[in-house]
Amino acid sequence: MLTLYFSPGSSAMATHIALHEIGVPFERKLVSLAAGAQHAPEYLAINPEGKVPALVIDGRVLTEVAGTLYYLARRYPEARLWPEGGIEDEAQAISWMSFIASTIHPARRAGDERWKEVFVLAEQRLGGRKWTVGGRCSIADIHLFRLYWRFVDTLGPMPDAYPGLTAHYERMMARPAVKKTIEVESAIGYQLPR
Ligand SMILES: N[C@@H](CCC(=O)N[C@@H](CS)C(=O)NCC(=O)O)C(=O)O
Repeated sequence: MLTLYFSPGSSAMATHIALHEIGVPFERKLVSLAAGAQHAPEYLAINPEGKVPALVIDGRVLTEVAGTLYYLARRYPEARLWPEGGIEDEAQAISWMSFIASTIHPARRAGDERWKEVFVLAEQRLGGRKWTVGGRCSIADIHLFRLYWRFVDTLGPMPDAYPGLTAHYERMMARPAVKKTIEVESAIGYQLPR
């Protein structure tokens, strides 16, 4: 049994999208960041860091977006979310997800200028390609999309500054799994800090 602890629009959105891409049954548990539920003892017992996502797999806890995405992609290979081009493509996916988690994600709190700057780096890195790695959507694209979605949601679209990321965003927005995730999460309501 898979249980996703999430809050709408948060980092957990990436794991939520991957679960919809795969189409596996799972249970959702809302951890309202707006209500401070991430600091409640019941949630700290699951993730002592007080962050979402947490994915509970038959009672075992897995945290960190990249870890949850990797688990889902490898456990459900039929969804083809893990690059198939060999060791170098796999390393590229890890490289993207490390860059996203360690450089893009923390930039939001460093202010809008830094946030815009890291997406210039992401734009260069994407280099006009359709997908981050290889010829199809992978977990690295889901991870990238969630951060760029957050950027667009906060600062508005900037197609002139980020043409590649904008095209990638639109490609991702057209995916049924992304639509479904946004539908479920927006029905609860985004309650994110700016
Ligand atoms: N490195 C973590 C970051 C997770 C994270 O920062 N989650 C945020 C939401 S986007 C959170 O739960 N924040 C709650 C808090 O800081 O109180 C990951 O990749 O999963």
